[in-house]
Amino acid sequence: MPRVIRVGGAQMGPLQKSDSRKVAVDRMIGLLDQARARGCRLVVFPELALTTFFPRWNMDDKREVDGCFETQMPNAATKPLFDRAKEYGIAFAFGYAEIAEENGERHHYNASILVDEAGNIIGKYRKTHLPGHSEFDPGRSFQHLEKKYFEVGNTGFRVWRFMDGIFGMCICNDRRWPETYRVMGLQGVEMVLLGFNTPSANSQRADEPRELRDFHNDLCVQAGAYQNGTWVVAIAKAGVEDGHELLGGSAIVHPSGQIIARTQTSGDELIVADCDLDDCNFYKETIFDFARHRRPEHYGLITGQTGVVRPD
Ligand code: CDT
Repeated sequence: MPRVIRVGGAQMGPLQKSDSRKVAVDRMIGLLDQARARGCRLVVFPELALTTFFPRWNMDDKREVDGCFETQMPNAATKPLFDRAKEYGIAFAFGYAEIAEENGERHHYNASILVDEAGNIIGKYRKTHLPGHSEFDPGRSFQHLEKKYFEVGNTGFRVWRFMDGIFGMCICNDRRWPETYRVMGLQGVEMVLLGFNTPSANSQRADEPRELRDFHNDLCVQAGAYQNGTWVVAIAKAGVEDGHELLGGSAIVHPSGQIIARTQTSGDELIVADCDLDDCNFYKETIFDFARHRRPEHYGLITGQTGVVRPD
């Protein structure tokens, strides 16, 4: 039995700081409507889909910061999205800023969830590789304060059996780290769902060409797909948010590493691909048959040490 899933990559255009959750959710529902018309069974939305990419703002007022987060999911603002998806029988994934109550304490995470066709949240991932910095940095042309607003996620890279396949999630900067894909690869992942918000300029290197940033985006997701024999669905929030441009270039990547669907705009745009999960098998059973070819006895440094230790 072929395991083909028609997947929609729902790139979102910019959200301004002044935009309400309703603005975001209405646009997500618009994309979901398109996905239904095109026969999608699973739709992937970006990282922090409900707000502007707020880590570019240096905020000290706790209430202002917490106003960017969700304390419940679904909540009043997102329920219409859950309801519409359930009505259509479409599964979906999206990212948001989460306040979680754990052991009587409030924790702030950059999270994403996987929701099945019946509207149940079946998976949650909290971002591991938080980029940027934790305090205002006057040396940058704009801020990237993820380390100020979020704690390192405590979920690790899990996978979920779902729709006759094995699915995983990661978020934005995670896609640049080979460990992200390999940990999921070792659990047999067949499709990685990921959202991103990537500035089109480097705040610490003004002359870095936009083409290079696009190239690095593709390089990471294509290598992650190929080296683990998995589909990767990498979906952006794009366009100019409050004067700051984000990359588009959302893509659906085949286990061969080839991009088979790609957005053309920096606005709300749906890309669609029929993804056969069995296309993973050839790679997993030949060049990347981990059981036959991996040599973990030589990989100890990867988990035993964090930074570089050079020889004397
Ligand atoms: N959202 C996110 O993780 N963005 C990062 C920007 C890194 S530059 C500080 C990314 O890897 O695309």
